[in-house]
Amino acid sequence: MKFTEKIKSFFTKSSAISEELFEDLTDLLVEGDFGASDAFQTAEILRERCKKEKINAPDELPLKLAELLEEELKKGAGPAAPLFEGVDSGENKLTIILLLGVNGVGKTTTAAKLAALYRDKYRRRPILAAADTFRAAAIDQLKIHGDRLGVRVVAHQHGGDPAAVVYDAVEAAQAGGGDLIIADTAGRMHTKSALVEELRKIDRVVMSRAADARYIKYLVLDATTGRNALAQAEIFHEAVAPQGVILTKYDSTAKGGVVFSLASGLHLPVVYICTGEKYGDIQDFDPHRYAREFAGIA
Ligand SMILES: Nc1nc2c(ncn2[C@@H]2O[C@H](COP(=O)(O)OP(=O)(O)OP(=O)(O)O)[C@@H](O)[C@H]2O)c(=O)[nH]1
Ligand SMILES: [Mg+2]
Repeated sequence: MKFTEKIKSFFTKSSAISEELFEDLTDLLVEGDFGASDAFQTAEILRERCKKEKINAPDELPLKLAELLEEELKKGAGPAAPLFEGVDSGENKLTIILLLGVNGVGKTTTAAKLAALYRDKYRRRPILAAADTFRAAAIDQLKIHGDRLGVRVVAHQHGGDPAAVVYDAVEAAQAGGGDLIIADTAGRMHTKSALVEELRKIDRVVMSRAADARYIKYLVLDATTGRNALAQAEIFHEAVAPQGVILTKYDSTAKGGVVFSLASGLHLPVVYICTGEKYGDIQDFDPHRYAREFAGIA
C-alpha cells in the first residue's frame, strides 16, 4: 500500500481525537520516513492546534496536518523557484549545473530530463557534460540520451579528468554551442575529501573560465532510500553545500517524509521531483501539493 493510502485510511478509521491518536500518528510519521523527533514535534503541534481551534472530528485532521507540513516546508527551506522561471529566454548568460549524488540515485537520467525540460520549456540550448569518467558505461549512457534528445554531449575517455570535461563543455558553450551545461558526475564517494577535491577542481575551472556563469549544484536523492537519503544529504551539505535537491523515484514505493527533514534540519529545498524513467517524468516541486499528498488528501 502506498504511504499516502495508509495515512488516509488511518484518519478515516479514527473515530475520535484522542491522545492515542496522536501517539499512533507519531508512529505513522516515522513509518513515512520522518525522523523520530520531527514526527513527535509534528504530532504535538497538531495536537495543540486541534485543542486551540476546538477541532473534534478526525476528518478535519488531514487538512490541518497538510497545512502544518506546508508551513514546515516553506519555513525550513524557503520556496525554491525553479531555475529559469521568469528569466528571458533570450538571455545568454551561461548556466552550469552539476548533478551530485551517490551511486544509482538517478543522476544520469536526471541530467537528460533536465536537458529536455530546459530546452523545451525555457528555450535553453543545453550541452550534456559526461563528468562521470569513473564508469565507462556512464559515458555511453549519457551519449545515448544525447542522441535520443538531439542534445550535444561533451565526453572524454573513461578514467579522464572530470574537471577537464567541464572545461571543454565551457569552451563548447562559449564557442556558441549552448547556454547551459548539465554535468553528470560520478557517484562514487570513497571519502569526503576525495569528493571535495574533485569538486574544487571543477569549481576552479568554472571560476577561471566562466566567472560570470550561473553555477548550481543540485544533489540527487533517491526517495526510496528513506532515511538513508537524509544521511547522504548531510554529508553533501557539509562538504559542498548544494543549492537544492532533486528527488527521484517518487513514483515507486517512496514515502517521502525525508523531504520534511531536509527542510527542517538542513534548510535544503527540494527543487524538482521525478516520478518515472521517461524524459517528461520531472516536475517542479510544489510544497502545497506535496504536503497535501503526504497527508492523504488526493
Ligand atoms: N522509477 C524511477 N526510476 C528512475 C527514476 N530516475 C532514475 N531512475 C532509474 O534508476 C536507475 C539508475 O539511474 P541512473 O540515472 O543511471 O543513476 P546514476 O545516479 O546516474 O547512477 P550511477 O551513474 O551508477 O551512479 C535507472 O534504471 C533509471 O532508469 C525515477 O524518477 N523513477
Ligand atoms: Mg550515472
